[in-house]
Amino acid sequence: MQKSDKIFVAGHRGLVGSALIRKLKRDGFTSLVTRDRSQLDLMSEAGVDRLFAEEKPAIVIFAAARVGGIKANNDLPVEFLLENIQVQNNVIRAAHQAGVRKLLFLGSSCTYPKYAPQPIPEAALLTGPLEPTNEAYAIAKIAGIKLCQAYAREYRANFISAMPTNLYGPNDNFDLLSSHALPALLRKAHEAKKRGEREMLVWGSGRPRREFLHVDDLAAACLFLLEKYDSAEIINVGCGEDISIHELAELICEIVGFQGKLVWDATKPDGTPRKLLDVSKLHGLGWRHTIALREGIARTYEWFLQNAPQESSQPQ
Ligand code: GFB
Repeated sequence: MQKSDKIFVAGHRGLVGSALIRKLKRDGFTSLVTRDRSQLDLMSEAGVDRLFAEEKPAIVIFAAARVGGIKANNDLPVEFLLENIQVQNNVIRAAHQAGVRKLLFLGSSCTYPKYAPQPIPEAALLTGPLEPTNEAYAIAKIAGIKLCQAYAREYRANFISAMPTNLYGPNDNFDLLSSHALPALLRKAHEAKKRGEREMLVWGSGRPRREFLHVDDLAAACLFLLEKYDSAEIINVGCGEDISIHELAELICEIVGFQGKLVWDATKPDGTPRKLLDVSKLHGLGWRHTIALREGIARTYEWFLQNAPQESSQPQ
């Protein structure tokens, strides 16, 4: 890639897109194309076509998605399925039509079967039933991967797909009902400490295990793959280590300084029992993460304190 290459980051305001912009700027890329939601609705096929005709980007990074934690995924399957498929179809099709040189599609570790072998190899895709709480999102992401692979096979397009594990970092969603576990627990611990509470409510049993990658590491991996990876075969992006939700909650409480007791809400779903990616393919290419979980959470907590949303009055 040349530093002057025109790069369109779809979804640049989100957790992943904003990390990509930070990284691209830091690395000296000078021609970044972005559009706010007010300027372009990616659901509009004509609007997306217009953007590609006007800007003619050389590279596209697809980080635009309707995302959410276990509850949002479970409650809104129509929105997760429809919006994600429509937006990714618009962008991937228009990218091909406009002659984009390379496209990176971001999938998700939830595309793998609920009971995939652990750590999960790329070959596990489509080998078994999905986790019901995020089936809609996973099906949409699988459709995106398959569309990129179809463009690669039929038109020799250099459209690649990376499968990130659970992500966290600055610009995450800290809304207690729709967020993922890590930002929700950070906020809950912070608010419980501030209010001098003795207990903090955590969803589920605490037994599920998840792998967490700081989004700045993901952004670095994306640039690495854009430079070095030209295969339509999917590639996992993770840190190679997982932790139980119980351990995560304890670690977050320690970092935030909340010393109360954890109380488990068994009415909330656990989701997939374990989600740890096999990252040997990525390691084999020479990329490794650099931000340890404790350090990443501490940095995210700092960001949260600077940018804290209003105190929560929502049910937990
Ligand atoms: O991060 P999370 O919402 O999503 O939940 P998934 C992970 C685990 O943390 C579940 C528990 O077992 C939750 O029950 N948990 C504990 C909490 N306390 C909380 C809390 O306060 N909030 C939340 N949200 N969880 C998502 C998928 O699955 O992972 C998406 O639904 C996407 O599609 C994303 O793939 C990466 O890891 O279970």
